[in-house]
Amino acid sequence: MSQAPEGNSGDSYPIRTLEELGSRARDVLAANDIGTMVTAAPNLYPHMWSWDAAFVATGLSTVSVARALQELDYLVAAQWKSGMIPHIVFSDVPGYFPDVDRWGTRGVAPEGVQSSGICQPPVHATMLRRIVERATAAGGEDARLAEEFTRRTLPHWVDWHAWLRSARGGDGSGLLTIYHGWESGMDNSPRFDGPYSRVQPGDMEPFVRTDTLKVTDHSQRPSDEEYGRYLWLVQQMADVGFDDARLPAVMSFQVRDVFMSAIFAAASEDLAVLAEQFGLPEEAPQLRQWAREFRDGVDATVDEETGLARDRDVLTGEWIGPPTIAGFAPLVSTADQALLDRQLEIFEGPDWTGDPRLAFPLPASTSTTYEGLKPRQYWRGPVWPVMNWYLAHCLRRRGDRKRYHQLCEASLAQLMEGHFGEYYEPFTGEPLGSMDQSWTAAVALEWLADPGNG
Ligand code: 9WN
Repeated sequence: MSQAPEGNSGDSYPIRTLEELGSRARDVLAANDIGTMVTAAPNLYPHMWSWDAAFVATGLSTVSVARALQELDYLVAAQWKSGMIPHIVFSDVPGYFPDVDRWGTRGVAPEGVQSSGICQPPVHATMLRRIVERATAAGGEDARLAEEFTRRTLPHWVDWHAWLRSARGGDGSGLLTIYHGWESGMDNSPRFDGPYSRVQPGDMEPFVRTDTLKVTDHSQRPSDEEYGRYLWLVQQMADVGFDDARLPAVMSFQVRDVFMSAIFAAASEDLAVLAEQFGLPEEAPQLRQWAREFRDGVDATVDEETGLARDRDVLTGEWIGPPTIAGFAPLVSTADQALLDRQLEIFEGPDWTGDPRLAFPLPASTSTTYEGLKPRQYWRGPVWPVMNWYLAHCLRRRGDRKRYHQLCEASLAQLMEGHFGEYYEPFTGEPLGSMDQSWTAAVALEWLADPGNG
C-alpha cells in the first residue's frame, strides 16, 4: 500500500518493530479513552459497544488491570432490569446514527442510562476470565482488584446469561434468536440476506446516515437499502416498548444465530469457572447445563455436505446457506473431536485460510471462493482482526498453541501496516472502514502479550 488511508498522517507507516506496534496500540486506546469509556473508534463510533468493550478490556488488561475492569464496570452499570446488556452505551459525543433518541429507549432503559435496545454476542465472561487469569498471575494489587470486581459483578453476568437463555434461547433448540442483524455483530453478513429480503420497511421517520460521512468510500459500508431495513427493525421494537415477550409476535427479522450461540456456550462454561472460584458455586451447575445445551444446539446445525454450522430463519424455518465465518461456530464450542478435526481441515483449506491468493493466511468474514464475496465490504468479505484473535483464543483454550501461534504470526504481520483498521481487504491487506479501531488495537496487545510460542 503506497498511500495512507484518509484521516491519517501517513508519515510513519508501516511500523518497523513489535515494540513500536505495542506502543502505537497503547496510544490508540489512550486516545480513544474519553474517561468514562474507551470509545469503539475515534470518529465513526464515539460510544461503547458491548462486545467491543469486552475485547477492549482484555487488551487494556495488558497495560492496566484497573482500567480494564473500569471498562467492564461501565458496561455492566448499563444493564437493563431484565438482565439484558445493551449493544450500545452512548457517550455524550454526538455524530453517530441511530442515536439514543432514534432508539426510543428513554424510560425503558434504567434511569440515567443512555442505550440502544438490543444486545450483542456475550463474549464478556470469556474475556473476564482471561483478565482474571492475567491478574492472578501478576498477583498483588492486580489480583486483589480482579477478585473484588469478579465477586461484586458475578450476579450481573449470571443475570445476563439467564436473560439470554430465557428471552432468546428458551425454545429448546439450543440456539439464541436475534431480532436484528446488529445483534450478531456481523451486521450485513450474507448470512442475513435471506431474512432481510423479507423485511419490508413501512412508514417511518426519514433519517440521515452519519457513517457514510465518515467512511467516504461507501462501498465499504452497508447500502442505504440495508439501512432502511435496520431502522425499520428498530422501529418495530420501539413500537412494543422493547418488551421481550412481544418481540416474537411483531419482529419481521428472527434468526437463530449459530455463532452467538457458540459464544454463549463457551462463555457459560467460563462463567461457571468464575462462579466456582469467586463465591457463587451454586450457579455453576445451571451455567454448565446451558453450556452443554447450546454446544449441542450448535453441533446440530452442521451441514453434512459443507461441514459448516448454519443459522436458521425462524420465520420460514429455512437453514441459511452462505459460507461465512459464522460457519466455524463449533471451533468455539464443540466437544466433538471428529467435528473439530473436520472444521479445522476446512478452516485451513483452499476456501479459507489456505487460499493462496490471500495477503495473509487469516479467515475472511465470507469464504474467499463464495460467488457473493465482496472483499471490501464490511462483513461480506474483509478480514476482521478481532475475529482472528477470538478464534485463536478458543483454539488455545483447547491446548492448540501451534495454530494459535500461526494465527498470531499472520495477524501481527497484517497489523504491522500500522492503521489498526476495523477490517482488511483479504487479498491486498489494505485497512478499511474505521482507522484506529479500539478492538483492533486491543487484540494487537493480546497477541504481543502472548505470541503463543513460549
Ligand atoms: C452497529 C462497533 C460495532 C461492532 C459491530 C460492527 C459495527 C455498528 C455499525 O461496529 O456495527 O452496531 O454502526 O455499523 O459491525 O460488530 O460492534 O465497533
